[in-house]
Amino acid sequence: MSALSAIDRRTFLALTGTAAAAASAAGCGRIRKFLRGAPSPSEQVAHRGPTIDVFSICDNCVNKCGVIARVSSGRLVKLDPNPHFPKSRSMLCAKGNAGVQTLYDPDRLKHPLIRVGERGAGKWRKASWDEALDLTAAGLRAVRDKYGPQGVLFSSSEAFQERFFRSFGQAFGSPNSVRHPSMCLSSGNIGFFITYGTVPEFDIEHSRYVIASGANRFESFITPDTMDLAANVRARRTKLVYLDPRFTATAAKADEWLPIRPGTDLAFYLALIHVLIAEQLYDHAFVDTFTHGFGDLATHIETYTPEWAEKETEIQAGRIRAIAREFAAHAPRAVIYRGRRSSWYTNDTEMRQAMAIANALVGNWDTEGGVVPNESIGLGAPELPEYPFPDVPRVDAIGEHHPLANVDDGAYIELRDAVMADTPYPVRGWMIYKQNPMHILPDRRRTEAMFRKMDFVAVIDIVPSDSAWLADVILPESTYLERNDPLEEFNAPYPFVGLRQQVVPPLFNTRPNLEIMQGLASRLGLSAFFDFDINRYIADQLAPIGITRRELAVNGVWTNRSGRKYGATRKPDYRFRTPSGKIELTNERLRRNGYDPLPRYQPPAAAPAGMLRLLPGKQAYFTHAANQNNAWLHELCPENRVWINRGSAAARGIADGNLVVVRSPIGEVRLKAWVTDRIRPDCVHLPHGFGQTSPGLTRTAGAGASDQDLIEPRSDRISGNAALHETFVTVDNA
Ligand SMILES: Nc1nc2c(c(=O)[nH]1)N[C@H]1C(S)=C(S)[C@@H](COP(=O)(O)OP(=O)(O)OC[C@H]3O[C@@H](n4cnc5c(=O)[nH]c(N)nc54)[C@H](O)[C@@H]3O)O[C@H]1N2
Ligand SMILES: Nc1nc2c(c(=O)[nH]1)N[C@H]1C(S)=C(S)[C@@H](COP(=O)(O)OP(=O)(O)OC[C@H]3O[C@@H](n4cnc5c(=O)[nH]c(N)nc54)[C@H](O)[C@@H]3O)O[C@H]1N2
Ligand code: SF4
Ligand SMILES: [Mo]
Repeated sequence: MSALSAIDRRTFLALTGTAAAAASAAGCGRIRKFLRGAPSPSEQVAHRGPTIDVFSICDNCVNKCGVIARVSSGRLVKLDPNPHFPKSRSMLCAKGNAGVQTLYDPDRLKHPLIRVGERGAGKWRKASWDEALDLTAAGLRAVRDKYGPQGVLFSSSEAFQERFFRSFGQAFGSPNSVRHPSMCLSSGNIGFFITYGTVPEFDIEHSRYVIASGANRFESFITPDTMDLAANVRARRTKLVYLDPRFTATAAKADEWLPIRPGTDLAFYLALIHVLIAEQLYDHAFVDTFTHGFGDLATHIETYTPEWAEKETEIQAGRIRAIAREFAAHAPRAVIYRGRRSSWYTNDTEMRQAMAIANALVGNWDTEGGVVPNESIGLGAPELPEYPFPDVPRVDAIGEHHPLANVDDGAYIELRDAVMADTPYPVRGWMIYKQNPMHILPDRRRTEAMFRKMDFVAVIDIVPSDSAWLADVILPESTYLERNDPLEEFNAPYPFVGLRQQVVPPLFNTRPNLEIMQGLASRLGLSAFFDFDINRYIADQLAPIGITRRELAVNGVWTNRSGRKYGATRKPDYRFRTPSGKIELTNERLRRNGYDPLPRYQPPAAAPAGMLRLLPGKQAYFTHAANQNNAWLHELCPENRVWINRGSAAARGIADGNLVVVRSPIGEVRLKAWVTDRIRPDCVHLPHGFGQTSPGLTRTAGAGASDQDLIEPRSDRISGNAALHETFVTVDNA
């Protein structure tokens, strides 16, 4: 593919004849029965008489959208969006609707399980909670006695009850926690934080010009951005410029799709900055008053011309110039949208820093339609004793290797290496909450080896995931529809408080995480850290804002606001939380920590002959590897296929639907090919989350293939975030 110009979407669709292909069905196995007249999910459940409506919050992905649960005779019959919920309003995606099947899934974990055979052999016995908690407490105690509290690793992903898991780990005294950000968004957070002293939001609702790199908002949902962008693009209020080597659903809706050469977005943004400065398109008054280091940036950027960037990105220099001019012309109602998952390449923090700098130059900070600071309402919390301070360093030495990273989140890939090498000390216990390490991390064999190295593993989940399958004890949590959770404070589009409340009582012998933690704490002498129940916790949260839970339950939302507020930080004497007190175009935090203060381009690794770059990504119907087994979602898309460009496929004799073998330096998988023009010829795309193996997941076990069998474990230099796009593969007929 030589210097590709921007391709207008209609021209592209006409050229390739794919206009009829439903964007969201891309790469799925068979055409969906659902579209061929099978009853829709809402028709499958009978509404018997009037329903009781319970306002609550979806938990099928990170977004936590508002729902109204319709309950009839004690049975959940339907989930609808809660229009009062500012973050999601009248939107509930396919996964959110399919939450009914999360509750009624026969594959759910129904009671505690204790392993009886070899680890991973799948021989379990049903246990009482007392037995399971006794065994878990004994397992943790044994590791602590032998290796110290640092011998236990606490790993978890975001959830309203994750706080109780984390405080249990802290009370236990281990410095070793690891969370999903280092497999997800930490480099993006750092790139913006070091520039602004805060991790901002994007006012997509009021933006009239949006540039997005691989932020696949119309398949990988982030509310309210997905809805605001969709509404604005549909109404032709906003121009969307989308960069992605792949023609995603977002590319299909964009005004301009730029099929950028993978790994070169930094060159695009450096050239964009070059044009803003060379053509004097930046906001001079804003730069003078609010930023630091413009002079060094201007010198640094001189050689990064659009002509130079064209060779790297394969986007024509003229297009880069035009986009820079349009971006500046629409400012301040124009944003370079950072996206969420920034676990891409080994230079990701610098790439996101360049995005942050380009935004700052056009003065879109803290204005309508621009990049806006986060705000909070400030909920209360019960007073707790102080946690013991661990007197040993973390096993991943994150403070030394990645001084700008968030210590508690850890650096997962490097942490796994340290655990495997027993350096600087052994870690032999592993507590896992709402996380699926077998699918979160590249190189499943190595993750499985880490499980097998452990003396003791406990997993808290709602289904028998591939990770739960490797545990010694599985502690089943009640699903989000069966629990009362702590209140959550949201900050987009403006600060509000949301309530997740029980919709139906637990169907099986499961417990909310707080009670699981309390059960363990009482066995390990740590009860002082959990001296409350959920009702008391919520009451303490509500105390500072002076409303009652009953008032909050009326529509599940509380806020004292009706819209975003702008400009509080646009005061000349405002000090940003950066070393200079200004927005840093030349970065002093980076300099102080021994890094280059300005983003410097390094080209991506060249593909070895005959190899293609592997790009992972998400599908609209699924969250990570969490719900491919959901009955309704499984029916929509029963397996994944590897996307390969028509020309690349022809060169290898691969026809659409052929079984192919995809090989990388660390492994190989077999699955069907989807031959398409919707991806560049130099890369392939494997939708994430399939290739699950747990026999307990009866629908999805064995379907499709996992990208984690192929991706080489690499990390971003500055943040320690995973670099999931640095692997090359071969594809051949099987
Ligand atoms: N190759 C590749 N790797 C990736 C990604 C990729 O695209 N490709 N994406 C990355 C990203 S962006 C992220 S955020 C991570 C996500 O990776 P994870 O954090 O592991 O994924 P989640 O979907 O949040 O949740 C995982 C587990 O939570 C369980 N669960 C769901 N609800 C509940 C509940 O109420 N209680 C409990 N206890 N458990 C529950 C699910 O059954 C599932 O086993 O993966 C990262 N890894
Ligand atoms: N339906 C659904 N929605 C979700 C999730 C989910 O699992 N399912 N997960 C949630 C979570 S935790 C997250 S972090 C977000 C993630 O949402 P996104 O940040 O949008 O992440 P991905 O879906 O992984 O998509 C990454 C995109 O980057 C493209 N890409 C790859 N390499 C390059 C490159 O070099 N340059 C450019 N410009 N593009 C590239 C890929 O083709 C892919 O389309 O989604 C959230 N929303
Ligand atoms: S985006 Fe979908 S799955 Fe995620 S919280 Fe919202 S409704 Fe639930
Ligand atoms: Mo994520």
